[in-house]
Amino acid sequence: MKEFVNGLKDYLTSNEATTLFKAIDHDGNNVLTTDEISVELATINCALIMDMITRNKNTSGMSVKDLFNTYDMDSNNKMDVIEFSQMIN
Ligand SMILES: [Ca+2]
Ligand SMILES: [Ca+2]
Repeated sequence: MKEFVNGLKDYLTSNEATTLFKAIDHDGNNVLTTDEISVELATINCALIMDMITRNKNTSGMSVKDLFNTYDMDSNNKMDVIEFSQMIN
């Protein structure tokens, strides 16, 4: 399990934000909504990723919505790939 998490870390830090973004962007419209993120959190992989995001940024205790609002730079309630990259890098 630890190796798996470390692998994920490499994956995230190797600037694969776009790949991850597309995996979460369920309807393929190139923006993420809190609904999409919440749905994908039901899968183990994304839960781990979100856990890493919150841990790396010392934001444990923040809800997905809090995180979303923090990184939704233009406050349009949608997260584009640039905003998403900022969140995971
Ligand atoms: Ca979408
Ligand atoms: Ca936005």
